[in-house]
Formats: sequence, C-alpha cells, structure tokens
Amino acid sequence: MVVPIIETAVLANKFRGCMLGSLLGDCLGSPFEAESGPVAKTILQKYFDKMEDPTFKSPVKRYTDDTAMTKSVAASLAQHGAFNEKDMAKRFATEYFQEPRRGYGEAVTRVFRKWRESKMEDVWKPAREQFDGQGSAGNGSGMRIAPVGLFCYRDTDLLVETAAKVGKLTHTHRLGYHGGILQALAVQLCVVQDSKAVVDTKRFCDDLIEKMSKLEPKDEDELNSFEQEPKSYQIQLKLMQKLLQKKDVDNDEVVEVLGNNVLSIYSIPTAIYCYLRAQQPIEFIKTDNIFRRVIQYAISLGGDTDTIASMAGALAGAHLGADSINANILKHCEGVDMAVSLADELLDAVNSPPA
Ligand code: F2R
Ligand code: MG
Ligand code: MG
Repeated sequence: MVVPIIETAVLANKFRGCMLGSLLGDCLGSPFEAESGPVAKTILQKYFDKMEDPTFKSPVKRYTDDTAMTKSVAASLAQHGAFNEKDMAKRFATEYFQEPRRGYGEAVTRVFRKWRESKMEDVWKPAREQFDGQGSAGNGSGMRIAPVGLFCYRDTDLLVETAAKVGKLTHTHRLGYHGGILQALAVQLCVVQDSKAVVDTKRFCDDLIEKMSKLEPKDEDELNSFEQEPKSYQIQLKLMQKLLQKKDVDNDEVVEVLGNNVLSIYSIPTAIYCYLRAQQPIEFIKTDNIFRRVIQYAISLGGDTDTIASMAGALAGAHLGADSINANILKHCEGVDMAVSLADELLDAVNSPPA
C-alpha cells in the first residue's frame, strides 16, 4: 500500500479520533451489552439525542475491559517505541488486578492470574493453554488493537507482525489473533483515508480480503479444521460486501449473516460492516453526523454492543477525526482526557522512532 503523506495536524486529529471513538463506543455501548435481542431503535435514538443535549446531566458512563486493555497497548507502544511483550503483559495484569470489575471475559482472567503466579516467566505460555490448548477465539484481540493500527499505519508488515504478537499474549486461536490483525488493518485504512472523501466500501473490503488471503490457510480442510468455528475472515468480508450492495438490510439479517457475539469471527467483521454501512444514511437513525451514526448503528445490532461499537468507533474516528465528535457526548464518558493524551503520545512515538 502506498501511504500518502498526511499533514501533522490532520494526523493528530485522526489519532485522537480513533482513541476517542474506541472509548466512546465502549462507554456508550456497555449499558446494552449482552441484552437479549436487538436494542430498541427509538430508545437508542433518544439516548443519543439526550447525550448531545448540552443541558442533559447524567452520571458519567464508565469504560470497560475494552478500554482498560486499549490503554495498556497504547501506553506500552508509546513508551517503548516498539512492541515489548513483558511490559504489555504487565500492564494488562496490573490494570486487571487494580480494577477487576471492568467486565473482563471469563477466560482471559486466567491468563492474568497465571502471569502473576509465574512472575511472568513465560508470557506466551498461559494463552496457549486456554480452552484445552485451542486458545481463545474471543474478540479481546480486536477490542484493544486500535493503537497498533495507528502506531504502524505506515508499515503493513510491521502492523501485521505487531498485531499478531499483541493478540497472542492472550488469544492464540487463529480466529482470535487474526481478528485483531483484521481490525488493525482496517484502522490503518481509515487513517490513510481522506476524511472529506466518500469511502469506496467495495475497495475497502477488497483491500482487507487481499491482505487476509496472505495470512489465512489456503487449504479448505485446514480452514475447516476447528470444530466449532470453521469460517475465515475472507468469507465474512465477502458476505459483508454482498450485504453492502443490498438495499434495506434489516438488523436481524446483519446479525444472522455476520453475528454479534463475543467471538472475533462474529464481531470484528460486524464492526467493520457497521462503519462502512453507516457512511450512508440509515432510516431509523436521525442524525447527519457520520461518527454518531456508526456508533448508534453498531449498538442497535445488540449482542456484544460495547465491543462492536468500540471497534466501529475506532474506525470512524480514525477516518473522520476527533473534530467530527460532538463535544457534549464526550462529557458523558469516563477517560476522555486519558484517550487524548495516549493518542498524542502515540503520535510522538510514530514521529520520533527509537534510534
Ligand atoms: N465479558 C464481557 N461481557 C460479559 C458481561 C459483562 C457485564 N456487562 C458485566 O460487567 O458483568 N465482555 C468482555 O469480554 C469480551 C472480550 O473477551 P476476551 O478478552 O476475548 O476474553 P475470553 O475470555 O478469552 O473470551 C471471551 C469468551 O469467548 C468464548 N470463547 C473464546 N474462545 C473460545 C474457544 N476456543 N472455544 C469456545 N469458546 C470460546 C468464551 O465464552 C469466552 O468466555 C468483550 O465483549 C468484552 O467487552
Ligand atoms: Mg467490555
Ligand atoms: Mg463486550
């Protein structure tokens, strides 16, 4: 991919947009996480209208594990100027033991405990032992990966390598860490996308399909070798392209085709779809603000709402920049200053790599 030269101010706006998008999706989506069935569209419309109303007051919406882990990835990359497995693992564990009630996945906390018990002797081992040696295929790999897409936006090979390592610290199932790579690649595409230009959704998907084809097994048998989840990201991306071409796709169909649960394969392509679909008006979402539309649409699908909205929000923010976010919404979310600082620190690290 030929990376265009992006003005520093534009890039800073995109980095902040991405980190804020990830945070806002998490904070605004978490009250609806795991609700059975899709979220009522009228309730959601009122929820967002109120958040945008400058006179509306409500307790600050707390972020969850998605942001706690994103924070660690960003801080570690910014401080070391490169991936450092022990430092990142330590940050994940420290965050968890300080605030265990941020809604972490059930299995991933075993990794944190094993790191602590073994004093980080082998940081890779606990993840390999998850799910009887299968490894986790949860979307924890994708929910925290946005900083890698930012940090490596100029170098696709480094991005793939770094996202794989960040993922494999906790998620060694192919569909787990490949999902993280896919989301990081999508963030990269959004960073280099002109914020004023209309997104070519077909090209966006084709680009991701081509990159994933270099990583995913070629052999059908190997693709189907996992007992439970035989799909590939290339298949999901092709299904997404079909959905994007169709008129009047309702939420049930999106969930049926792409999924909305905690597994990477059934949520990371869904988040990318939400970002792409919401570039155009959506009948039940009354707003002209594309950033809001992406997050509101992602939450409307139900299921793993904090994580799908967080990943979709990271893409929207990386594309449109922090300027596109309504300042009143920001006031309702915990961690806004932290997200902005981390975005700035990441950009400094990108601009001044270690000698
Ligand atoms: N945990 C949650 N939500 C639960 C409800 C939270 C509630 N609001 C509260 O506060 O109490 N959300 C968070 O978890 C997801 C990310 O999870 P992660 O980091 O991937 O963790 P884990 O434990 O590795 O995987 C999650 C689940 O996926 C299934 N799974 C994974 N690999 C599997 C495999 N190989 N075979 C079968 N199942 C597998 C398991 O059910 C895991 O528990 C995000 O939604 C985040 O927001
Ligand atoms: Mg969460
Ligand atoms: Mg979640």
